[in-house]
Amino acid sequence: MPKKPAGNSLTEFCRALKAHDHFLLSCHVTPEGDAIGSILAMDSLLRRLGKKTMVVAQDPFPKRLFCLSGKRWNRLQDLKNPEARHFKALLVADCPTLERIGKVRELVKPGMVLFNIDHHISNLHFGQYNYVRPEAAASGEVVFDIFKHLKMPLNKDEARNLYVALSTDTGSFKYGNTTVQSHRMAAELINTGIDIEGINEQLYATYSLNKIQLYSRLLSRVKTAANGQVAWVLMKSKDLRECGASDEDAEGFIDFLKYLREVKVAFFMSESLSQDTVRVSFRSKGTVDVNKIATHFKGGGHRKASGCLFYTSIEDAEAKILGHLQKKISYL
Ligand SMILES: [Mn+2]
Repeated sequence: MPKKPAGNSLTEFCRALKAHDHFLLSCHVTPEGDAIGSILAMDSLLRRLGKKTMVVAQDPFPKRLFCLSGKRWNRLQDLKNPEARHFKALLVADCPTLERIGKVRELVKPGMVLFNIDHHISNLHFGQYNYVRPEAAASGEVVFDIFKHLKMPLNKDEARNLYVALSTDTGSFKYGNTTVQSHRMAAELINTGIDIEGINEQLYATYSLNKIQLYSRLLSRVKTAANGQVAWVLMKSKDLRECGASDEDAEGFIDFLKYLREVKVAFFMSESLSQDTVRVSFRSKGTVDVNKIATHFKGGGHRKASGCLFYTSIEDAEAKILGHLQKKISYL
């Protein structure tokens, strides 16, 4: 693998931010709490610094994040404003590679300055300026560093965005990536007066009946191998259709697979509506590095959570993954 260029110090990164005036901001496709919270907090920070900004993403603002404001969220396809094509800088958060922003890449022009904020160990430092901290639990923690360095006290909106970023990427402060620093950061965010009970209820305890019915169907179909150390579920596009559920409703389902006592690797496969691509999420409980598994299939992520995409039928993708697991993970 080619050696990636070194990242920037926080001081260098912040100096470069201050030196530019017009920023497009974007994050990965199928954005979740960390990507969205990080981008919205950076958008607010840059505007407070007097910069002109615009948030552009390939995919819509997820309904389940209704505790955050999607007002500033623009979808690339809805962008009437030709102004977006004249921005001189693009700030990307929570993306190990630039490919992850999907179609927003069409706004990247020669000479554009790329700012890259992330916490993925696999980050390729694709920007002119890269502030990447793999030990941070969330990109939101990295954004929090920038607020601190610039001595910008957080307002409630920014705190809410960063709380959602941190809480979702640490599984409500339960995952092994949660550090003393994550808790200190949470304490400061709570100090701004945000409604923690309300946010948590909206994030984790507000299900539609359709979602419950989808979960019941998926739970009845859990497959296991290697004495229960591997567990997985296939979700067909018709499951969503028949339950009146959306892709978003299936997010988080993979946690149930992790709750199985013996499980070491869990994966969740979801077929696209057109049935020609399959999205796979991996989770590890214990020592298996699922970033390596996803990387083998040209995806990526973290040691304990990763994902990849297949351009085949869901059954083919399943066979490929099981074949790979059998070869690579000797103790399964
Ligand atoms: Mn993240």
